[in-house]
Amino acid sequence: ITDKNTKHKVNTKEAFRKAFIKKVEEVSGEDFSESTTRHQYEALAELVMEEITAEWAVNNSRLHKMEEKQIYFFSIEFLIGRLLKAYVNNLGWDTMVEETLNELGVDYEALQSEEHDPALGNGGLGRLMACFLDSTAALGFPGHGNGIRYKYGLFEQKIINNEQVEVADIWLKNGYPFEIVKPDKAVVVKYNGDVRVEEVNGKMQFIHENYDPVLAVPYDIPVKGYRNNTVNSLRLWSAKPVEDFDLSTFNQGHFLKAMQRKSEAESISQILYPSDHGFEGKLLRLKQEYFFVCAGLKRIVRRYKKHNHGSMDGFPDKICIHINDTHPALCVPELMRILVDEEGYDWDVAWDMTIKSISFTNHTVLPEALEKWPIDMVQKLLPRVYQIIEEINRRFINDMNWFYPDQVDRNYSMAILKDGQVHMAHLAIIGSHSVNGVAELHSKILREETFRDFYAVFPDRFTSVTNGVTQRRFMMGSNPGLKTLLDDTIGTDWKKPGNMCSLEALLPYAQDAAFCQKLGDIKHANKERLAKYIKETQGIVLNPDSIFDVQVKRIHEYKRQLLNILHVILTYNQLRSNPNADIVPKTYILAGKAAPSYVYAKEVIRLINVVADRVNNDPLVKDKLKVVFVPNFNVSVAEIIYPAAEISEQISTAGKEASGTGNMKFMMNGALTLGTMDGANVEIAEAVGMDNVFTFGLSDTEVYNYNTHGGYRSLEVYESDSRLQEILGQLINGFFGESAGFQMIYDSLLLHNDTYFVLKDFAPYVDIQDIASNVYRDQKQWQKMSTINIAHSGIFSSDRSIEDYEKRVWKVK
Ligand code: DL6
Repeated sequence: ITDKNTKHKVNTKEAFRKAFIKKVEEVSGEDFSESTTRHQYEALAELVMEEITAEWAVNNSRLHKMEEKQIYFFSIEFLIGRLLKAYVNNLGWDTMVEETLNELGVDYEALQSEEHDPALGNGGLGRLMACFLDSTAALGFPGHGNGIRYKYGLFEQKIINNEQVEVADIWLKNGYPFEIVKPDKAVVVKYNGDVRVEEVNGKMQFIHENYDPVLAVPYDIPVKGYRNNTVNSLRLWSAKPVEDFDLSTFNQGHFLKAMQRKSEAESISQILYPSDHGFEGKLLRLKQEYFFVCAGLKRIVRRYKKHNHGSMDGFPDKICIHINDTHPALCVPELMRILVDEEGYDWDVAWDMTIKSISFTNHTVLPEALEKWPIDMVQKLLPRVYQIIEEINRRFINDMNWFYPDQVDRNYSMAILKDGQVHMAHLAIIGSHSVNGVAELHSKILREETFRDFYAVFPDRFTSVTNGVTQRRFMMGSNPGLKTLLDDTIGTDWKKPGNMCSLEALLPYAQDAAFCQKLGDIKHANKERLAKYIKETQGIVLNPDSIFDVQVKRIHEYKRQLLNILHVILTYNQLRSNPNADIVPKTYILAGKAAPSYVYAKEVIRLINVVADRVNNDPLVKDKLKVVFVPNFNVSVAEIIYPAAEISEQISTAGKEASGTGNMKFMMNGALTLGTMDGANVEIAEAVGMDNVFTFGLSDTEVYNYNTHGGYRSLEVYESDSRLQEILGQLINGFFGESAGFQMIYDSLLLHNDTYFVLKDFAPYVDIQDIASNVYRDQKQWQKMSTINIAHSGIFSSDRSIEDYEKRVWKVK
């Protein structure tokens, strides 16, 4: 019944029931009654894949014909999360599957938990790509991902003795049912070697020889559009040795060499670098960057030429290469290499084609995250690509000096090659027709600070596209109660891709007592679900009648989990001195991973856990205060947390968080933002009005002024606030136990003048927390604010982001 060649669809309950039972028996080799949850998961995954691959084949042939312009997202991370449920929903099978499984006595939730959540990204940047793929397909655009199939994704985080311990994430150990390997489409990537120059027919030829070849093998994952016919692809490349070594032909010496070559090649796609904001400059990472760039472009070019009678003419009219941050910036010289060396275009023509094909999104302004590779490393590893970078740089600086002869210093500051380094952001800006930030404030900072000089030269190149998240996963999928309430209240049109802004029809219901009551009940049920999860996994009992105040994201100084936990300590101190204080009971939920080498961030995790231990075990605080650190934050855990949150903590130092996307996921689930005016928080506040968010703290301009002109002394703040004196004292005086001192954190705040303005923002943060708690006492008011937030969350759908990219950058239509 699911034969892909006959295109029969499993589109009735009865057909699905039969097909499912049959498939379970096939995969288990047992009678259905004997099957395990694992068998059931594998069977459903296979049925889903059979259905999708039939449509995929049709889409791929459409793609081969190049009828439409294709978008390719080049990204070193794709944090896709579990796919089974998303496929089921996008196929429109959800009711059919849920009902049938229920009738068969199969636990659908347990079945879904069999899927290992692939952690092929660190956080926001990789998850954004996954949301964009979902929206691109939902809107029916041909858009595909191109990245790396890491053997080990981001580590699994365990908390042992209050500390983060990293464990390898072996996501492929039971196989992965949603990928199709295509060995026939493998390509060779060349590293190291020499470049020989030869004159052929009066033209210089650059011949790369003596190189180390590595095979890039593609694994394709279908990206199914929401209830439409579009199935795009996420192509992830795996590295293999070119000649897989053959035991019988090697003597001992060759054997070892062959083994070494094999492991060197495979190391390229072995592991995802676990740092999201620090640039490490490791050779292996540079190899990774070139690996997926080279392999991805090769296939795109091959396909294009096949369709275009062997010619690359017109390439930019049919292909958009969108580079997600600077990790794929080598697309610029690599495309030039293909056009000039392989296709024989003149430099200027090739340059014009390259710029027209490539667009670039920046995701950070943190200086420590801006990639700069040592010149000699690039030169050795990628000799021909480096020559091309040199030439791009030479021409760019020449042009600048010609147009702006009086600005030699500024011109040099924009160079790609300077101070012995290759500046990847400069390469990306110079080689793209579009450069964008990911929220209005972030784009403004790019224009006015980070890339000010480039903006002066290329004002038309700069644009802004505010991030978005897919409501299909982060609300409709993870919060079915809310989805149904919205359907029942305003009809179902809001669920159509690109139509989420019609949720504004909800606004009148902000005053409707019955609606608000239902909204509150749904939130309560979601809180109970999260409490159950935490009880089962951590043994901690939560009070679902307390406010659930949540901060979940990577642990980083600028995100200021420290500010949050200092405030928790304050509340604890207040309760210790007055256990009967009239405070609104509150549960603080935090989660997030720290890069393994980021010692300070790991100290913050330890502090959170030490405080949680102390607070949760103190009978004095009763049910009034709880603190939980949920280990191993990933997409699946996130899907349980967002729907249960009431306060969304977005408290980064203003000007540091490019956008944030958690803020959007919380908002569409009805949580109220408590945050600084940073990243997309600014736009959330604009959308809902200042009365419906809790904002506090320094503005980005104030932070900028302190940073450029000085004038901040954290010690002064400390000396004038007795609460801070007590709390910071507790960090180092053994209050949390003899072995639980936090000197590093203490020193950062007082000795090193508190780089992220934690102390400066402490008092306003405490005030806004108090205000939020007081509002919570008035449940009618709270639910009203929550409704207004949901009603305005449509613009934070990634459907809107993709439509903006389409209009401002790609112009597919
Ligand atoms: O744009 C997605 C996401 C933003 O929402 C976050 O604000 C930003 O911190 C994050 N950036 C990175 C930077 N990685 N690098 N390089 O993850 O991007």
